[in-house]
Amino acid sequence: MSNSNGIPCMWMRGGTSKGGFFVADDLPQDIDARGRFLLSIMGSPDARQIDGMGGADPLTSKVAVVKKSDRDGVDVDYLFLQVTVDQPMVTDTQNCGNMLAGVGPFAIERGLVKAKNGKTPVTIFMQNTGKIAIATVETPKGEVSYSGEAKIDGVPGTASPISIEFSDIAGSSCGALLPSGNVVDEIEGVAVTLIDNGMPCVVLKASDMNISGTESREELEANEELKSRLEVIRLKAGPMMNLGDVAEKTVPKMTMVSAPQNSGTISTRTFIPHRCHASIGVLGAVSVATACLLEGSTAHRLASIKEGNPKQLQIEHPIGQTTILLEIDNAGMVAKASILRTARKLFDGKVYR
Ligand code: NQM
Repeated sequence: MSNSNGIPCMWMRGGTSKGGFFVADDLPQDIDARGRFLLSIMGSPDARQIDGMGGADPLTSKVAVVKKSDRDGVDVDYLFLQVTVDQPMVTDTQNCGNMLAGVGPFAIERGLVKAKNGKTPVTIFMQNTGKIAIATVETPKGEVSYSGEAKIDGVPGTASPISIEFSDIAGSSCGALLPSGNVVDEIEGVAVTLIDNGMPCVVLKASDMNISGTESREELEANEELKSRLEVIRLKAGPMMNLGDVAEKTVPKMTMVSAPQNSGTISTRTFIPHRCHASIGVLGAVSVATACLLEGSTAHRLASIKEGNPKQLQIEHPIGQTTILLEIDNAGMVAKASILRTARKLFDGKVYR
């Protein structure tokens, strides 16, 4: 691999995130060398990422590494890498359900999956958590279609729908849906629900953190006292969630919940973990939605939950809502989660170190 010739790369928006998509074989195989390469192309560590492709925001400093899978019944393996904006850190300790939306179209475009005429289901093994997702991509005449009528909050305009279904994602990073064994724990005098239904999250009441839970992202990012209290709680939550020392990890996410403001299920503000999310992550939203259903959780009494199965939960966030469908089994457990996303191919070419 010659760096001077650049590396094939597609830049895509996946849901409400954006980043570089690579075929695994095109990247350096040594993990340290791969990390150095990705830091360099993103322009990290630099708060403005001025010398790279990153957008100076954790939501636009992301990488998807995709390869054909040799697992039975699986089309492709997807490894998500978060490139920290202002530190020399590339981590695989979290998954990303937004970048996941680009994996199906990318795999088809790169010939890793053969498109059908109409819709193409792509079965994806998520290497970060060892779990499976099935993304259904619109492929009229056997080609990926990006334009369409689907709308997701946080993205202007409309695009082709990509539905993503997850089964069996409880405990994906923490080993159990409720890794501490409790629906509620107390950390630093604050009631918390420690939950992992696809993404490790600490769910706590906004009112316990002295905020209303309806503030803007900017307002919350300027609240130094809130940020340092959240970090103290997060560092204590890490070992309780079987994540060990999380000082250098991007999990768990910190979601502060309050009563819904716009006829949704619950209102959220999420730190991921040091910047406030512009909206909410996909799997973060699945975990918070699941917490809403658990009697006794920090979210349950604030949540407005409608009858029906699958349950439709509208997770309100700073710029709209994310709708999560949860299918409940006979034992009352969440058996399946699904979500609608869209993706866009922005650029295809080579990226240079
Ligand atoms: O929770 C951001 C995002 C995410 C993660 C983050 C995600 C998810 O919005 O599935 O997608 O929480 O770091 O892309």
